This record gives sequence, structure tokens and C-alpha cells, in this order.
Amino acid sequence: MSHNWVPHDIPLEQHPNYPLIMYLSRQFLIDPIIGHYLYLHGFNNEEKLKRFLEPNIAEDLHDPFLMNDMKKAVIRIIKAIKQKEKILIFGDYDCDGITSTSLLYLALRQFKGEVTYRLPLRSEGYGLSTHAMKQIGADISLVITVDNGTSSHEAMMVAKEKGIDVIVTDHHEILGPYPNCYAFINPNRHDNKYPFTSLSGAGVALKMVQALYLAAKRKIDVEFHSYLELATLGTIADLMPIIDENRVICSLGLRKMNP
Ligand SMILES: [Mn+2]
Repeated sequence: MSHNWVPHDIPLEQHPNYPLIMYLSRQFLIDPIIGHYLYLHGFNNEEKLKRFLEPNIAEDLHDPFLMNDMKKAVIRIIKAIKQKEKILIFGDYDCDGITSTSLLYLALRQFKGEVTYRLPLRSEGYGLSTHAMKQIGADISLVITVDNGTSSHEAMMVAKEKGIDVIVTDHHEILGPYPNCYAFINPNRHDNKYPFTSLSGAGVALKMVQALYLAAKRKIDVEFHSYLELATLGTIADLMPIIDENRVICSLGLRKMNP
């Protein structure tokens, strides 16, 4: 009877596939101990190891348009850029909130959008408040929240009164109803279609930027690597699990930080 299961306590040298493990370790310039460990976890051929050890932007990030409301949001943002509408990004005071804001701000500037941002002070509390929404200038017609907004129900009412469209991008758990906004992007939505739900706020913002790049048929460029770098900081600071897409983001982002 043949089976693939191998107990973890077999010494590497006695492993029935010792030559293969040694070969793979050499191919990927990893210590055979790590090669053995990865092998036992199912990384048993070159293709699987390559995907894991050398993630690729073009192939290993999920399609951002699988995220509910992403298409609607991107169409609205492109319209705002074309019509020179003033866009305000509303972020948060922690690392994830600041990096989300930074990366979306830089990306929208790259797309020639007229964009400003606002980060609440700790003393103002977390999330888009009615107070903050009331303070927003009459020249702003589109607000994009990052790392917050899921439970800002009252602020959405103020936005409607002021004629402001709000796109919420967030990763926080949804405890109440969905916010009554133009587009609601959150992989924790109960009707979520996106294959990975543990993104940080900056990860969700990155997906929106990736969607903009795809919609504009813009090549993944040097700037995009800077967004990855910022998303890496947000992902790690918010203690998101370093699996799946977070691992791809952090792998590419760390590589950019330490080239
Ligand atoms: Mn966060």
C-alpha cells in the first residue's frame, strides 16, 4: 500500500524522498532543514515551492473585482477623476489606517485625481463620525473611507444630506446592517465573493488600487511596489495572519523594503 504520509520525526537523511528534498533545497537556495519542513507541509515540487517562496504580483494576487461592489466603486472613482471632482480619503489613526490612507492617496495622485485626506485624532475616536462628515467642505463630492466606515451609519445619513457619495473600504467585522453608502467593500460581508477574508485595511485599499490599475490597463509599476510596501506595514501592524494573499503582499513588500 502506498501513501504520502510521512511522520514528522523521520530524520531528513532517512526520508524516502531525500534526494528530491536535497534537490529542491538547492534549487531554491534554502537550508535542507527548511526544505524538509516545507516538503512535509506539501511543498513537494518546484511549482509549489516557487509559488510559496517567490510570489509573483501578476499571478498570485486574487482578482480584485471578485470583491463585492468593487466594480461600482472603481467606475465612480474614474468618473470623479475625469470630472476633476474633489475626493477625500478618511482614514484612521493607527498604522493600518495611516498606511491605507497613504497608499490610496499616492495612487489617486498617480491617476491625477484631486485628492485630500483626513485622519482622525485618537481623541476624536475611531471611524467616520457625524462630526467629521459635517466638517467636510462643500467642494468634496466623494469620500472614500479606508480601514473604517463599516459601522458609520449616522455619518452616511449626513453624507446623503450633503450630496456626498461615500465608498466604504474596510476590513472590520460587520455587526449591524451594511452602511447605507454608494459602495461597500469589505471582505467580511456576509455575501462576500472574495476568496480571502483576512486582509488588513491597507490590504483592502491595495485591492482597490489594483482594481484601478486593471481598469486603466496600467502596468504594475514602481509605484505599485510602494503601495505593496505600505500594505505590508498595515498587514503586519494589524496582526493579520500571514497566509494566502497577506503572505504574497508581505513577501513582495519586504523585498521592496530590503532590495
Ligand atoms: Mn485595520
